[in-house]
Amino acid sequence: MALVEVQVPDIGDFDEVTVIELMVKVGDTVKAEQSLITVESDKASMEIPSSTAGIVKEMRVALGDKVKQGSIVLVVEAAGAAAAPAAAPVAAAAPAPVAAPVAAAAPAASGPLQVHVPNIGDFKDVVVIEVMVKPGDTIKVEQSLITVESDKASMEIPSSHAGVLKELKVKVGDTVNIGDLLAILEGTVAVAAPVAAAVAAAPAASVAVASVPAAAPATVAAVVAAVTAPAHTPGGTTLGLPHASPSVRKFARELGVPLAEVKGSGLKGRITEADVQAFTQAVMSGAAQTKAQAAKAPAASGGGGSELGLIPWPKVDFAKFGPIERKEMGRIKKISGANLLRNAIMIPAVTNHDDADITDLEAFRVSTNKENEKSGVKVTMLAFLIKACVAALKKYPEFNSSLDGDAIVYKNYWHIGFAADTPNGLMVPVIRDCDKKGVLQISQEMGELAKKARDGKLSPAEMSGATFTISSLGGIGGKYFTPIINAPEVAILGVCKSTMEPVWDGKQFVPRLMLPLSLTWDHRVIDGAAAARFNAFLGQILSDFRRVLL
Ligand code: CAO
Repeated sequence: MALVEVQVPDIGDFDEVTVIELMVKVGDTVKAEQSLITVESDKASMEIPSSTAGIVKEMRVALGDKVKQGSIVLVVEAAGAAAAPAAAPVAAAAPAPVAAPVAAAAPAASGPLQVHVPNIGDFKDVVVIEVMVKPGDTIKVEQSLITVESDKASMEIPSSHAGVLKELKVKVGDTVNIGDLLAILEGTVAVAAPVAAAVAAAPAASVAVASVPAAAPATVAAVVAAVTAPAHTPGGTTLGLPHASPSVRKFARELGVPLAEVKGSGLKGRITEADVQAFTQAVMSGAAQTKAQAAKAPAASGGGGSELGLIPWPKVDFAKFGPIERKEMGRIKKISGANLLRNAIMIPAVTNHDDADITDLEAFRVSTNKENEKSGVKVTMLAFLIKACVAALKKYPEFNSSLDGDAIVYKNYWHIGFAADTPNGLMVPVIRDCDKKGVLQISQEMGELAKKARDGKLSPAEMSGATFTISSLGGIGGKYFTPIINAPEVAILGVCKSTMEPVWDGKQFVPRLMLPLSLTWDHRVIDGAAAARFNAFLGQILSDFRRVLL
């Protein structure tokens, strides 16, 4: 096997950048395009991917090193054919320099000041994923107000003015575009040159960067804040925010980790993804508590067990009883494990089991697939189930809701997640707007998403926003199981393998193909009668699919 030197690809106009994070070590197996290191200039940070799959034999850079295009990052013993060189896509996505410091052209102004979304390049309809300020806050010029996210990038939107925040015009979940009004400030303040102008000076590519490598269409997943402009302040926080890149902040947000409580191990205190993972593990194992947990914990918990008052996890030296092999869990397993544990503990969940007669539906599916043989799209039972569930969710909307404090949020969209078994662990891709799609389209999207999941290429956007999830073990076997609700959803349907069974039709036993259904629901929102009705309705639809039209 050949030794390959992996180099820093074309990183645009950046001359020398500093290595701020090492994401792999000698002995690690890396995939082509897996991020190896994070580098940072004073305007942006970006992850440098591997051009080759293989085993890391030698690291040629250390934290704090300065590197530039062509610098050797590490040496890999290549596992097979090298990936296409990274340079081309990187060049396309490479940030261009942000315009001259915003404050330089600052005139003065007073009275109400409007802050608009600046030029964010080619991005349209970006979603507000974080609001960093609140009315009454004193805002500095260029202070980040919100974080927005498209399917390719996350970026912080800075304030073009300084002053006291009087009114925020957006909230989390809103969609915004260039020029939209974000906030109204008040005060006699120095005003920056419009940020829009500053940003406009940088081509769209300066923000066309992916926040999560797995989702990155470009080879380099450059995270960050070229738009936000302020250079990173090593060792401190950026404008009061913990010192971490947007991708790390987003990762922490997804896990519900309070970033301000995470200690950064990166260069000069920078918080890395590994720090967030370690924090999550420490909290989940009871070795640490978040401030919020500590505030809520009963005084009598004594600190030895968890706040649930459980006895400690048994510590056993397994090697005493026989040979063992210890393997660290992969990242996805760790993250999904933490989520599953929270959902299993925090949701008062109940499971109703039922059977649906799918004899006619399966015959229809088989004949449809025969007719469509040439189209290449295989219609799956799961696609019919998704359609049937949408009908049931519309009839029983509490199953398509979420809890928000004391309120129930009913969603008027039907995005269905489906559990996919992958070599890396369980993933839940989401098919959007299933009410508007036919079974063929759902089957096709499901096939594509399942493949992406198995290849580890699902983007966070493709795994978010589900209103209800289906977990099908139908292709594998079993009769019933108790799926765990995927919070903040309030219900999940588990499906097992259909079998031919004798069913009494009033006069005789007839052979019918029966599909076992297991519906788990959150008892805070749903009650047993509703769950029984939901399953019964689902059964009716599956036994006569024409009902889906009613
Ligand atoms: N009863 C009987 N047979 C079924 C069935 C059911 N309920 N569902 C699927 N099958 C059959 C299919 O018809 C197919 O048979 P053919 O190849 O002869 O046509 C075979 O099983 C394989 O189906 P599949 O698994 O490829 O397709 P799917 O649409 O059923 O599932 C996917 C797709 C992605 C959900 C599946 O591959 C998967 O990952 N399942 C596991 C999900 C999981 O792990 N859930 C547990 C979560 S809790 O840990």
